[in-house]
Amino acid sequence: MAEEKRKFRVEVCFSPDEFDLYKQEYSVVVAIDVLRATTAICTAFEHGAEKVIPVSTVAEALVYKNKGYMAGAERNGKIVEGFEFGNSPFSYMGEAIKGKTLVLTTTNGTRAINIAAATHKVIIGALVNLDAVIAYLIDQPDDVLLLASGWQGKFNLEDSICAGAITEALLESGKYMSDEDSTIASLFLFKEARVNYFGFLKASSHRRRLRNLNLNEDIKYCLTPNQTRVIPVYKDGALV
Ligand code: 3SL
Repeated sequence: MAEEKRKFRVEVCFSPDEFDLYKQEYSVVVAIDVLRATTAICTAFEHGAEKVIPVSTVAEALVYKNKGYMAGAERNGKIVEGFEFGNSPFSYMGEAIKGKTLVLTTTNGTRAINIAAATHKVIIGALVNLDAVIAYLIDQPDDVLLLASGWQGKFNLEDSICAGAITEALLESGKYMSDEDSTIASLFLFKEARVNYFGFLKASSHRRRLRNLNLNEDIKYCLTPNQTRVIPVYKDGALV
């Protein structure tokens, strides 16, 4: 009798601060920071960047900057003083990016990437590369944790919605199962938000934060799915 194949597991972790509660059970982590870190990273690769080194502190980014790297630093939505770039995807487009190794530190996204990369295989997910991430996960043979970057350790809506979108497609593929309430909640949120992410997120704390900084165009770009097929993967200290 043919052996029945086991289903892989996909679950959602709402914040890097909860990662320790989940990490033992998964091999692959998808780090998600829709507004804006993982969107900016995908954009840089779409425009020909060779590597992105995600660092957790401004001090580390400054060391790279002083060595001549193109370095971006964002805190609380703003470009950190002394840096030319922050976290806007529009800063990571065009000829200047081609072939470059970039360095990036952001409030939550690069922190989430580094926490997960210390122990796990990490790939980068956002709405801009949604279908590519789904196709990649359907074709790979491991249990998957979708890690939302959140905001300073707390839950956020946009990363959870993106995680819900990935989860729905993986469950529909028939290759995955899920069990956690965080995953069910992400699915509910995605189903409510899918017709109009921009409208649904109108009241979200980070959308308000970015809107107050006049970053509405960034928000629109970050919430527009499937602008690229790139899937950055963490390898030896950098995303490639
Ligand atoms: O938290 C992060 O990593 C950033 O993406 C936040 S912001 O969108 O640049 O404000």
